[in-house]
Amino acid sequence: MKLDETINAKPPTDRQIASAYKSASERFAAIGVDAEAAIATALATPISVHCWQADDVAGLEAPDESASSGGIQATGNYPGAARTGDEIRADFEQAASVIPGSLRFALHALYAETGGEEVARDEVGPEHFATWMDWAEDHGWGLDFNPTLFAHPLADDNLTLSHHKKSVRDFWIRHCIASREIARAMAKRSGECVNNIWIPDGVKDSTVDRGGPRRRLIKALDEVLAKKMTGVVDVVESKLFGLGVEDYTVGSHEFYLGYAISRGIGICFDTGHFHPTESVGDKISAVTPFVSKILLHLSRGVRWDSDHVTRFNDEIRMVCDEAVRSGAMKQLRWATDFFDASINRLAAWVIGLRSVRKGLLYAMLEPWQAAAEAERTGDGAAKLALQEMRSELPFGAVWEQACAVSGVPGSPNWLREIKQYEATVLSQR
Ligand code: RNT
Ligand code: ZN
Repeated sequence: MKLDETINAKPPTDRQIASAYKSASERFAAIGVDAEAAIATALATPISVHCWQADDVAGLEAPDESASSGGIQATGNYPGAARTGDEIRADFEQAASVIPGSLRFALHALYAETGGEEVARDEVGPEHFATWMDWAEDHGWGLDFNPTLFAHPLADDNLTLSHHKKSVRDFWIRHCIASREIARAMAKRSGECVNNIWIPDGVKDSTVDRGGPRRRLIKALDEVLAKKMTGVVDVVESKLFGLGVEDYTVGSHEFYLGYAISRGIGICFDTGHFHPTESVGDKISAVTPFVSKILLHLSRGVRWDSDHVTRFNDEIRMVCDEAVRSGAMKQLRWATDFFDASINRLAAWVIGLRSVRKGLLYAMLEPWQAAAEAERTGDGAAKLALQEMRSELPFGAVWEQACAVSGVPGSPNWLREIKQYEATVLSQR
């Protein structure tokens, strides 16, 4: 079958979905799994969608500061990137209409809307996010926030909160405090706002002073976090390396883990920020006894790039499985973080978000207690057999039911809707 015919293939009827689901749920019930409950929990888990996929992390600042920088880079020039806040909002509404389940929306400080006026990063306030807040509230989406410590002349040397110059450090400290105020205003609307601090700070080659920047970063973060802010969940995001800062990252995993534990704040694990054989899934039960909140930045690392579109792959399945099995769900906050400028950006959002939601559902359908018993009792073969069984169960039928109950099309029919939006809206940009 040709591509066009496949995309336009006749979708299953409601009756077909319902009857496939009925027999699937019986299969799951036979092994002690309640598919109905799995669907409900998977759909109710909020996933915070990153705004920056819409415009390749360009932002809305006036005048436009340098593109991304800071060791991150969106590659590709697929037409149709959003150019204004209104376009980002319209694009997200369209994407969200084919993403099942509860969503939030994550903004970066460089998405401030200042009406064309130049507002320095250390002077941004909740008023510059009023349109975002009203819009999100209208749709029932809570907002999360990120200070932006890149794409700025004072970050050109890839040093911000750890800079040796006090004036530069102080500028970024003021920016981070201003960002927490914005996060507090967002939390007021929806009860909670995760404020994630990621900084690009690092050194390209053969670093000599590894301690100095870290000592400065500790002091800077202490100043940023000095004031208690109701509803704000503060988290810090580590990274292995970035483009141009290959040798040394000030905010490494060990550094932030120690910082978060000692200060009683949360931590962010980005699935693209670790050595390729390390697993974020494994870190969940290792860290939740010591850190109250973990923000998960779900992404997909490919060689040097940490930000390919999230897929339903081993890493995502492991993170979701561990979230369920470890009983740490309440401590976790789910978010996406990728930017692909080489494909339809709405489709990137949809594929990434649907993949995370699938991971959650897949994890909630696992008869993991039986597998754990096999592990305890030394029955390794049974454990493997049960894990293999997962791929033989009718997961797809339960997923299609989850899409149906949340009123969104299955695959590949959602792609038709996105392609139509591309033809009528994105192609006009
Ligand atoms: C960068 C971090 C960070 C950014 C966003 C734009 O490597 O992952 O989270 O992707 O803040
Ligand atoms: Zn990230």
